[in-house]
Amino acid sequence: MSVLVISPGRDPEVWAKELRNQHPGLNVFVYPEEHDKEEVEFAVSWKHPRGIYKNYPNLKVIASMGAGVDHITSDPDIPEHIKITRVIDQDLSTDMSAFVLGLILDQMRNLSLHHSSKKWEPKKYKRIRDVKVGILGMGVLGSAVAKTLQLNGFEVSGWANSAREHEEIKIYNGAAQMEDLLKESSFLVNLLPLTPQTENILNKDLFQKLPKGAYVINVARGEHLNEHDLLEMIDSGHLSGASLDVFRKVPLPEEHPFWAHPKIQITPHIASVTNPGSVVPQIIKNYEHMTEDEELMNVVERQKGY
Ligand code: NDP
Ligand code: OXD
Repeated sequence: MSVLVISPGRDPEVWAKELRNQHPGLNVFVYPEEHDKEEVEFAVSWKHPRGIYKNYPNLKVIASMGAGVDHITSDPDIPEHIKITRVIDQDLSTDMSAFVLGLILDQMRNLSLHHSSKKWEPKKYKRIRDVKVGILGMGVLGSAVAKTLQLNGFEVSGWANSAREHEEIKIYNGAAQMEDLLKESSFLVNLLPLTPQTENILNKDLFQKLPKGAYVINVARGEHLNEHDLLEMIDSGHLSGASLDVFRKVPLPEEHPFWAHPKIQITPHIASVTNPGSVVPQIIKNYEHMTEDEELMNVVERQKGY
């Protein structure tokens, strides 16, 4: 019985080393090295080559290296009986919360703007009481961000699939209530998973429902965003700008108009980066649960796609 680490572009050797250190005796293959496919029952995965898993007849579990699983669920060749798990990790939540808080403060206080202008030109800034933050996606990360913002004095609301009561943070749900969230959000943070229902959700129709001057932060997936609509809404003056950490095509091509746009801030998918040392224990636990036929943790609902 073996574990396969398959993560082109996400340093598979670091993961393999952590797995071996934390579970001595575990047989770990690192893709694309030569290995016996029949041996593999458990895969630790990030952006695997499409269709590859159908060649593993005894595969039972695919563990995402990150919180998101769209890189797995979007592959139509993964048999239904295979369980998909994801990562839930305090470091991921804390890092995401710090990142979003930092971006909002930077915008409110014009920090990057002053720095890049190299001019002594004091600008009017926003106070915390002037700002309302709307968060699309109130799961593990959205809720963590919301709590951090609330602790720092921000008024925060969220949007999720399911209705919830007695939350400290107002949560809207479903298409019918989205407009209520949007109309009061001077900052909009996207932390939805990528599914057929959420793809292209950040589009002109949505942006128009935000108040004039709203600022958009996309830290979820590039495919959530209609790039053309974003540019149009910033250039028309309806949106004041955007911070984007995720893109349809990565690395973002040099000639992409986002790079040169003065009102778009770009980061290379670093909002919250999985720390292998911190998440390998939960992956090993799931491997052991699999071998002992016990329930797995952090299982993705294949039907829902997250
Ligand atoms: P969760 O699965 O915990 O939460 C997803 C949230 O989205 C839930 O609140 C869910 O609602 C809501 N949701 C899903 N579909 C819909 C829909 N159609 N309409 C309304 N609400 C919906 O995910 P995480 O918080 O762990 O992660 C969110 C995403 O963040 C990941 O999928 C990934 O893409 C991205 N990410 C980005 C990183 C980065 O560095 N940029 C790092 C890590 C993750 P409900 O609660 O009702 O089910
Ligand atoms: C993740 C990510 O999903 O890095 O964890 O985006």
